[in-house]
Amino acid sequence: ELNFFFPQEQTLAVIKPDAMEKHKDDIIESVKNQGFLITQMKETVLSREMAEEFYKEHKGKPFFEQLVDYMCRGPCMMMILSKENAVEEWRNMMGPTNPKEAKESSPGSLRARFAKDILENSVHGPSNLQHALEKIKFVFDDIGLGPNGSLQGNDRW
Ligand code: RTP
Ligand code: MG
Repeated sequence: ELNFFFPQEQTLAVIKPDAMEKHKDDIIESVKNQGFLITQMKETVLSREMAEEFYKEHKGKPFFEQLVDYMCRGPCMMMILSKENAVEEWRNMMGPTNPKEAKESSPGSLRARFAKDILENSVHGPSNLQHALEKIKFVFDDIGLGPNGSLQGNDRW
């Protein structure tokens, strides 16, 4: 039972197009230094439709169209992170949405270090475990996820 080897929580981490240009390596290094295991990683250019679906919770908000334009304008790095309490820890590591706030409240966070503004803020992380599992499934749809999000039998494992 593969679950035995991967007992830890999983979340999706995305390096957004703005940060791919200059900060990809620094972000990946920080993620590893924080003790996350990167169990899958792929570079993807989202289509418009995928970006809309990815952020469907924000449909109708004033920034939605800009957000979709931004997310599909270049490659993103998609990563599955594994660690105890991964969802919350990754959110903490990212810092607040707005880098102005991040610089004040959590200067070591990725958004304090790398985000340009409240829209182009370098990284994404799902805010709860259910969203994390949905988004992993959406982005890595060729990997089967078990009921508790454990990775199931797959040739690559
Ligand atoms: P994310 O989902 O990307 O991890 O970011 P988040 O939870 O911190 O923030 P959320 O409210 O979910 O917003 C999703 C993304 O939309 C863009 N945004 N722009 N211009 C604005 O006021 C605004 N507000 C949000 C950001 O790219 C944000 O990360
Ligand atoms: Mg969010």
